[in-house]
Amino acid sequence: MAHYVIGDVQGCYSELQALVKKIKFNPNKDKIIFAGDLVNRGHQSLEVMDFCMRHKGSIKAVLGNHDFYLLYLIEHQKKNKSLKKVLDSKNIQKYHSWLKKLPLLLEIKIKETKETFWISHAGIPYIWDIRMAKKLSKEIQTGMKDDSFKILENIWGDTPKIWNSDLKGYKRSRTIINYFTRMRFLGKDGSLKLKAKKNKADEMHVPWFNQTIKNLKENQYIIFGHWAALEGKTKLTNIIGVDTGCVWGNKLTAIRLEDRKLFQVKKA
Ligand SMILES: [Mn+2]
Repeated sequence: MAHYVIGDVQGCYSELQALVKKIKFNPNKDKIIFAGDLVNRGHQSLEVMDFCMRHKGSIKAVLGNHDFYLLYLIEHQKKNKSLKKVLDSKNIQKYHSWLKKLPLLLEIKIKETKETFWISHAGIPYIWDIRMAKKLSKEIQTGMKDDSFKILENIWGDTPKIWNSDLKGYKRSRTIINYFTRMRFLGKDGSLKLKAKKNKADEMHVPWFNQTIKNLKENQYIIFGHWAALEGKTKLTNIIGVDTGCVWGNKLTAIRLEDRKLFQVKKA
């Protein structure tokens, strides 16, 4: 049995198929954990969703910003060209109820190596310790169960820019979701710098993981997607990026947690 975390698929089903073959995925034994952004932009989002439905029992996933977007389109009955086939599918209810229940953060413990891996789409900001991050992921998951329509309606926007435990209501849910699914650079005070797209850090903003790394012990790891321009490179051993930009013509990546071996396929 092995655990594989796969980076942003974004509707690249042919590449997912090739990768699953490469890792010799055995749904009776192995587990796949998707790091979010299963759909959108790529042309085969429907096939990716069907893959998840087919192997539900052996698949876990965290929500990415594009998955939230799909949930928004479904619940608010909006249209989108890239997601049309998914939205028009007769299985839409199945996709919806599966996606809606996904967490923002997953914890996987590997017995053999006594290592712990946390997986979230964008990462975990240093201002939250792991306990806090787990609590906030749970808070959104519970919120989505009872109040998804309103949470999704209020999800869009870059503010509040900084986390504060006193935040309430939909500002609070939006901020938590922004940290977990859209974060790249943070200010020194832990504020989100969502507009900063360039890959170079400066005095005002640094990649989130440069600060978070100080919170991790030797046998603790964070795996994240979302930041395709990094091509997975954080220069850190314990924080590993798995979005290698397949949808942008680059690669789709899986990491096997038991030995942290990487498996990659090129965009077809
Ligand atoms: Mn993303």
